[in-house]
Amino acid sequence: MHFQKISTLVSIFFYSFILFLPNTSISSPILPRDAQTGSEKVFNLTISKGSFAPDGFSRDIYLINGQFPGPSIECNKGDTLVINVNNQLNEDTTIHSHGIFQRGTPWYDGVPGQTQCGIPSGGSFTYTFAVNQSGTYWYHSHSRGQYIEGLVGPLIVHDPADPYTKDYDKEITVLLQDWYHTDSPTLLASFLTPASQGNEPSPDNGLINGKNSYNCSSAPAGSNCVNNASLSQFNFVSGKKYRIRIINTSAFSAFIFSIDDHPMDVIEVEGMMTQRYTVHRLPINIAQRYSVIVTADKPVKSYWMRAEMETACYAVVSPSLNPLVKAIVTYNGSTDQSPSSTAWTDKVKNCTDLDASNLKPYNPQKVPQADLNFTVQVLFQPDSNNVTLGYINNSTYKIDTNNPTIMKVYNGVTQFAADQNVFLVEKNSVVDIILINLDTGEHPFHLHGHVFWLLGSGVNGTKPDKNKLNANDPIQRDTTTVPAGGWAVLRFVSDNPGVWGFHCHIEWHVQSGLVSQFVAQPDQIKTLNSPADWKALCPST
Ligand SMILES: *[C@@H]1O[C@H](CO)[C@@H](O)[C@H](O)[C@H]1NC(C)=O
Ligand SMILES: *[C@@H]1O[C@H](CO)[C@@H](O)[C@H](O)[C@H]1NC(C)=O
Ligand SMILES: *[C@@H]1O[C@H](CO)[C@@H](O)[C@H](O)[C@H]1NC(C)=O
Ligand SMILES: *[C@@H]1O[C@H](CO)[C@@H](O)[C@H](O)[C@H]1NC(C)=O
Ligand SMILES: *[C@@H]1O[C@H](CO)[C@@H](O)[C@H](O)[C@H]1NC(C)=O
Ligand SMILES: *[C@@H]1O[C@H](CO)[C@@H](O)[C@H](O)[C@H]1NC(C)=O
Ligand SMILES: *[C@@H]1O[C@H](CO)[C@@H](O)[C@H](O)[C@H]1NC(C)=O
Ligand SMILES: *[C@@H]1O[C@H](CO)[C@@H](O)[C@H](O)[C@H]1NC(C)=O
Ligand SMILES: *[C@@H]1O[C@H](CO)[C@@H](O)[C@H](O)[C@H]1NC(C)=O
Ligand SMILES: *[C@@H]1O[C@H](CO)[C@@H](O)[C@H](O)[C@H]1NC(C)=O
Ligand SMILES: *[C@@H]1O[C@H](CO)[C@@H](O)[C@H](O)[C@H]1NC(C)=O
Ligand SMILES: [Cu+2]
Repeated sequence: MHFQKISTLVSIFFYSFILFLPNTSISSPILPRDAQTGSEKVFNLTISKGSFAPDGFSRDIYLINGQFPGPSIECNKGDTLVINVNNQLNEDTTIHSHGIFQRGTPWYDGVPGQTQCGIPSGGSFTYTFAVNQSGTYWYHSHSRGQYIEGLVGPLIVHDPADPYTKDYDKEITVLLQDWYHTDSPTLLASFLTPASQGNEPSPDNGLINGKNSYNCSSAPAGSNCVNNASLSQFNFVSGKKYRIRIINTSAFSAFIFSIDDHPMDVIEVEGMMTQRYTVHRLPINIAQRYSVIVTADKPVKSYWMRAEMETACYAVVSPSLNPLVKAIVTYNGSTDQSPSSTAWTDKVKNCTDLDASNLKPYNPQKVPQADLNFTVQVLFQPDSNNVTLGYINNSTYKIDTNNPTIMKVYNGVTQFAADQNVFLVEKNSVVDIILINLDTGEHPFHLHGHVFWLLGSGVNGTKPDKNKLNANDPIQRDTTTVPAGGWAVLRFVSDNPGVWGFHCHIEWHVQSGLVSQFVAQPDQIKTLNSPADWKALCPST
């Protein structure tokens, strides 16, 4: 929930002195785009905690193979991904591959309480699944607050038959995220008290590919903080074209992404290829992804890449937050030390998605009629202890860590407790979700295991009108923002037996119960042969 703004944002300040360090790389892509498909791609992820200073401020964060952000997991459409997770933490963890369908492998969706028990401290677990889709995805822990503190990385599925393959020379991944200087358990504990009134903790900074600088004079006394930490740098070569995959892995903050002087052509929305649509400033909400094509046809110098945090949608803004997160794009041969470029000035509507009516699918869509619909109300209100919680149809989700929903299905359970917020879809069907947002804040909702057609959405003061929905050429995605006081109608084909989370992706809201789940074709789930090592994660069931 997002109340009135308590403190206004401080003036945007620039660091005039930038250290040039080696190129930022989210570890190296593993494969050429045209590599052979149909093979098995193995990744080892060792998860630990350690001191790290992404923006110069040192703190304990989650590391994957000693890195932050985690390594880029890449494969081709048609491959099988094998992700070996070795948990070196003192707590459970899980890995969710965001946007991947997990068709036939619902137990590998990585959601504690819904699709698995946690991987215990010191334990290992392997997620093995076929990937029959392509596009820009990410992976992250789905366990309590861990992804806020570093347990994230990109997941990219190349498609040798991608219609735009010939339209660019090179790919660049840009991971955007908000960043906190206080650990999540501390922030969560204070968020879930009456005093917070549901106002989410304000980030202290934002990062592009895990980097930014911070003015340490705002850090608490005694902090280990170094000024002028290096920014991410991206190299352009004159005349080349780049496909930039932008992934918003925020816990809370949305961004407006741009590169000074360089227009961007949107070509992909969460795995769906679109017709080219030129933008200068691209709004991207938590968990959303876009690909854009950018041409390096400007004078040889350096330019700012900007990710502006949309503080207009925060309840509280930390006075020391610099909402303008920057990285540097440098043309090969450029001699300037620091960019002097100026920002695009196009107006972008606050706190909403890129207008979907401007995005057209690359391939025509045949959208089927719906068989079923669920109206889902989103609300925040104080509970009996005066703690503001999230409600789906007036029910706060309570995680059942030791007995996840899919395990219950295997054990013959057909009735689920009210606080499980289960929506049952018995048969193969086409389902509409009519999301009604009664809250004063916007919520980026994510459906696991599927993409949905976005048939329409509206702002405060409007209501969904069956006759005005776009079932003609809507885009498909897996995360969409339902505007404050507004609505959204999503349609998906429920033909993937499993337990699929449907929740707001603001991690603070997940923790305050704004979570539901679709149990799709329980009879079919029971016919799928689940692996023994997966069952063994739940000794008490
Ligand atoms: C993953 O770890 C296994 C066992 O330690 C090792 O044999 C294998 O080479 C590793 N694979 C990769 C891709 O790092
Ligand atoms: C992969 O997806 C395509 C549609 O994109 C579908 O026609 C095909 O049957 C799928 N293959 C498998 C093995 O699921
Ligand atoms: C609930 O908490 C808020 C914020 O602390 C306070 O203003 C309000 O009086 C409390 N209401 C009740 C019923 O305790
Ligand atoms: C850092 O913050 C302090 C205190 O607000 C301010 O005086 C100083 O000018 C800032 N430094 C830079 C480089 O912005
Ligand atoms: C960064 O370095 C420059 C040059 O040394 C200095 O003027 C500036 O104050 C530093 N920024 C901060 C935030 O300390
Ligand atoms: C990332 O998502 C957050 C949360 O919705 C949003 O505030 C931010 O603007 C998004 N970033 C971008 C680049 O859109
Ligand atoms: C949008 O953001 C700008 C800059 O933060 C602010 O001035 C404006 O009032 C905001 N508009 C809305 C509708 O929140
Ligand atoms: C960068 O420029 C140098 C000098 O002009 C040239 O030798 C080099 O090949 C260029 N690098 C790339 C990647 O084009
Ligand atoms: C939802 O389903 C009911 C019952 O099948 C139907 O009467 C109603 O028109 C549907 N509503 C929408 C908005 O599709
Ligand atoms: C949620 O509440 C609305 C309004 O009372 C109701 O129409 C709808 O059926 C409920 N949804 C579910 C999935 O129970
Ligand atoms: C939930 O409760 C609110 C009042 O607290 C009410 O306005 C709303 O209709 C209820 N929704 C459902 C689905 O019961
Ligand atoms: Cu939310």
